[in-house]
Amino acid sequence: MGNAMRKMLDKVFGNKEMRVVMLGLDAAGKTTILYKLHIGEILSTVPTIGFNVEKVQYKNVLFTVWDVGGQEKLRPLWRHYFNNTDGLIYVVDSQDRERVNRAASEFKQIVEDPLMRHSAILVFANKQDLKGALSTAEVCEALGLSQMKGRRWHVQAAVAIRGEGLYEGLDWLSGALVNMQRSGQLTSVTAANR
Ligand code: G3D
Ligand code: MG
Repeated sequence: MGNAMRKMLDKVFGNKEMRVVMLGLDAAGKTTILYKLHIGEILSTVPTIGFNVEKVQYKNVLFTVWDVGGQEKLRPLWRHYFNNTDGLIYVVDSQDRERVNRAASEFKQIVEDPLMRHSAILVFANKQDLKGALSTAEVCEALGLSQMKGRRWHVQAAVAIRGEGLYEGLDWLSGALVNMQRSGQLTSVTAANR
């Protein structure tokens, strides 16, 4: 799995400099995903009070991960990491029906941030192995993705603990970024190369 994933990442991300931010409520499955990718050592830091950030650098791709939905006053600090984000990965615990609205309102605020306006959006509808999990269509509906204008987004069913769906999701993300660059849409990759 580790080798296969690395080969895939090499193929899909190539040599491009890329910044990917992975967010979601606590317990959505973000850290599990990072581990399952087997792409390197996860560095965990607390740059400011109560705000834990995990980072993995794999070749030219930097993944930055943290929990959203905490204290309101921490929110402005996130924006430091939003800058130059090419890909946003938003992880949803599909079985957590009680908090899906919370996940959706956090999501909305993140994607509407001006610093995120160029990023492609991959949503992992995680924990599909659990009984009563929302389907990808239901997650899509809950997050209001269809109403979003001018954005590239995709909802991928996933079972992070088994690594299922991770390849497919990242494959979509890298393809979306390549297409955006080819069609002249600005991502931070193209912006940096100008
Ligand atoms: P977070 O980093 O987003 O906060 P974690 O979430 O990766 O720490 O995952 C939270 C819990 O959900 C973990 O369980 C983890 O094993 C579990 N989990 C993650 N992905 C899946 C999945 O696809 N299916 C199931 N059934 N569980 C999943 P623990 O018990 O270790 O807290
Ligand atoms: Mg975590």
